[in-house]
Amino acid sequence: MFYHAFDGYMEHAFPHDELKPLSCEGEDTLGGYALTLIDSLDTLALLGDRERFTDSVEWIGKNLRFDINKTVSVFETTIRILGGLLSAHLIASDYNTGMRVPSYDGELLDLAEDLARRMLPAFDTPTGTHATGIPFGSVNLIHGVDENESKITSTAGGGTLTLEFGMLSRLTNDPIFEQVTKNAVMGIWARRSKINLVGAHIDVFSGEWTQKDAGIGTSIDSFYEYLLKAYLLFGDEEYIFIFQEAYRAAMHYLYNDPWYVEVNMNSAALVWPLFNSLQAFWPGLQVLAGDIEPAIRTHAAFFSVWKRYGFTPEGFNLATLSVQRGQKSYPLRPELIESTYWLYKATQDPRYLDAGRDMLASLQYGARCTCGYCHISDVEFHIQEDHMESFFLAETVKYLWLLFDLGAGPDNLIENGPYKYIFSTEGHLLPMTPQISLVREHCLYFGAYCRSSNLRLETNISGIAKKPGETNHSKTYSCPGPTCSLSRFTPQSSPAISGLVKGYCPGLTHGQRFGIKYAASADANLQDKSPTQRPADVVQSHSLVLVSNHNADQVDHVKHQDSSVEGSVVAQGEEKQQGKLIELFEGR
Ligand code: DMJ
Repeated sequence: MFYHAFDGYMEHAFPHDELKPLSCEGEDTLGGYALTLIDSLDTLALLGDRERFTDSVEWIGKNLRFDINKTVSVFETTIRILGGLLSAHLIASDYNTGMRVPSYDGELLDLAEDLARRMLPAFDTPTGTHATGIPFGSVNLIHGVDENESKITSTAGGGTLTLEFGMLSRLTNDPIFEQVTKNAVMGIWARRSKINLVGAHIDVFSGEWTQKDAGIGTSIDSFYEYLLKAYLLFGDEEYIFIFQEAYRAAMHYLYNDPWYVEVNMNSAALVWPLFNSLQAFWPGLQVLAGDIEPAIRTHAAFFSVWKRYGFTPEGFNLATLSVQRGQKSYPLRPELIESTYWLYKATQDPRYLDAGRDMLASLQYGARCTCGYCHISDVEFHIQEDHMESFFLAETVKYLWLLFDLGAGPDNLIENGPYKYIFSTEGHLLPMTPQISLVREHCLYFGAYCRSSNLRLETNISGIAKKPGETNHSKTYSCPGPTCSLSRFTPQSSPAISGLVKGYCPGLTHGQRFGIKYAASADANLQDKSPTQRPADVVQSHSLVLVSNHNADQVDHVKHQDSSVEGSVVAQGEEKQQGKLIELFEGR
């Protein structure tokens, strides 16, 4: 499947963005820069296709440029292009992956950084928790935000950027990317309703919700996904705290076992009794969150829709149990297959291999066409349409392959490679290397190691079209010596941090390293109380970490203490403490 579609694209469409698989031509749908090739890179690596992976990485390094006068979607460009470049960079530059490209010298990372800087002007809005806000939906890669650009964006569009931008910060040592995307998430979350739901569309200037339907599918889906995954990848506990609240509210107000509905974000009144195909990622997310029982039931319900039509329509009406008018298409989406993979991985129940085989058969018999795979414009009549989205190769085929490869015995980069991987919402492989998962901690310690010494990072978020010094929005982050200090990552952006540890400390959880834990499961009674009746953040305990020797690489002593002594520091035992007691206890 992969090679029929990939070779079809390379032969008939490359370097255009996407393949028209019936007419065997190319089309530019995002920026005109070989989108499908970039989106396919890590699938090539996963399949072990060294030759095509190497050729592709080399071609992109030599030929791709982003100084083009195109206005592009910030969300799509981030998840497809930025994510594709970053995952391929991390594979091509690392011997441990078995796919290192000998000639590779960081070209993809440079391109990713250039692209991300060109998108920074989109964040120049007043709706964040700090100086930047929820981004515009689109940005011009040369001129910044167009004068007439819409101020309305979707929740998913503004809140699904943290993984790719956060990775970039950790790879470049420039915190700006991580900060602007976190500000955007915080800006959205700050405008949640009293019952912890978010709407679908928001005005990035006024912060008003312009579409107040809350759900887990269209326009919102990956907002939830990135809350959990940003925590898993970066260990930033603010994200898990928000995820827990958001997830609890979704299960309380949107879950109608086994389906999910859309409700008004304020009143929880039912708006749409509709299954939409983007919702099908949710059981997979629930596996990651450890909530498998409801995931199994929901997956079975969603799969029954697939079985009925041979594909999932974009919308299926739960009241009439029929395809929603105007939502009859299946554009080769991956979500149900993605959840099938996760549930098989969690349960090893062969029913998920059967489901995968059914879906594969539908694609082979219903969607395979002359030069690739075709969108289905009507799932009832299986009418093929002349378009193939790049995510077919980035996600749909990748998750199918992972499912069956796991069934055959786990022997691939994901299942037994050198790192644990988080999948981006576009299915890109984001490895949990120490540099990515822990570098932020390093930069928080006194005496922390920073890759570039004597860093002085001057980042200008809207300076793409301006000369240095001309912008109103330049930001300076300084790191005055050969070491980084707290100033690089402002404490305000990480209120959960209360204790800091020097070194990698692989034996400690993030909770122990950061010295705080949030209640993992809600008191059931809390759900029925109004937000004002609920306690603020429920702190179970604090950890206190003492580092005895400023220069030592090990943690000498770890003590836990009850939250009743919050705000105080107790150095217990070990008179041998010679060096510094690192005491950074903000208290909450
Ligand atoms: C992909 O681009 C991503 O999975 C995104 O999160 C949702 N839409 C498509 C796949 O359906």
